Amino acid sequence: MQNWYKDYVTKIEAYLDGFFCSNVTWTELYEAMRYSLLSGGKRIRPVLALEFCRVSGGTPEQALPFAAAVEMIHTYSLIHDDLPAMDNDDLRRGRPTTHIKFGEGMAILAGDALQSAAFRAVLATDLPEDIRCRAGLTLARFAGEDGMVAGQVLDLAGEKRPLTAPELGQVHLLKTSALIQAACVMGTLAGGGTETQVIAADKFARALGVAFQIQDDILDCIGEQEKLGKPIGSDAASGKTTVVTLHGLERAQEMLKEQTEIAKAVLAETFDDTAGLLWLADWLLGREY
Ligand code: GRG
Repeated sequence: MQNWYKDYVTKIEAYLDGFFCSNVTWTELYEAMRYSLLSGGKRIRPVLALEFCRVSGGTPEQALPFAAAVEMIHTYSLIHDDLPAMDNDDLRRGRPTTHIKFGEGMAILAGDALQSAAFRAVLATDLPEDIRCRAGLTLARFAGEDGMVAGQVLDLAGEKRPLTAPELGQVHLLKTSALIQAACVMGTLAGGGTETQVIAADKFARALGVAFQIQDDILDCIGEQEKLGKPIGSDAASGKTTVVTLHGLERAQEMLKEQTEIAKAVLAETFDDTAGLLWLADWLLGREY
């Protein structure tokens, strides 16, 4: 991992830590929120937000509230996704999932509170009002009923019947690309990027998100549990349609490379100084966790 990425992660984690300082009234809720929010993870989405802010002309720090907001939404989605009513997973990032540690009720509430806090983070920054407003709308659109949540609805449908290739493509765009799009677009907005740059950030993230999900499907098939921090083979066990079940491992690996190249090509046309983002796209292609 490159040093700039590690520096960004340090900044993001310090910001998240400071956002939820100890609360004497709702101690257990705070503990549950902090347990999941500050338990590691790659922090890809907030890192992308900071780097898109930088390549759009801002300082990475300018995008911290937006980056943190996206990570809060991501964390809430993981907490809820792990619940018995959804994927029913006991392990995430090598630790017991939030509902195992705090109980189902508290896990649901921690997710709910993280979602509200995300919009507080966006609205309470000192960036200009039009940027805050547009960033909030961007986050709502990509996270909500026409974005990530819709992806989860289609994903649940896929537990009852096989999905077609177009349906699976739709799941990837909604469940995975959408939040990555939010991160890249919001980072660009924080940096004062042009409309052309906002559109390019969105296009890059769409393809990168698809690549990211294809690698996720591949890792569920051939990854190592110790590195992933969660059980492997869960897709096959639940009979879920994935890129690997639909197209085979070899084709899935080709598709991963194709989507990564599409993402990288978008950058060259619109941004300067994209070495970090290009490295990141390649790093994700080979990730093992
Ligand atoms: C429950 C509303 C709701 C939505 C759930 C995001 C999601 C939708 C479910 C999580 C499970 C999953 C496989 C989602 C696809 C996106 C993805 C690969 C998430 C894992 O993201 P990473 O690898 O996680 O960035 P870390 O642990 O690094 O933060």
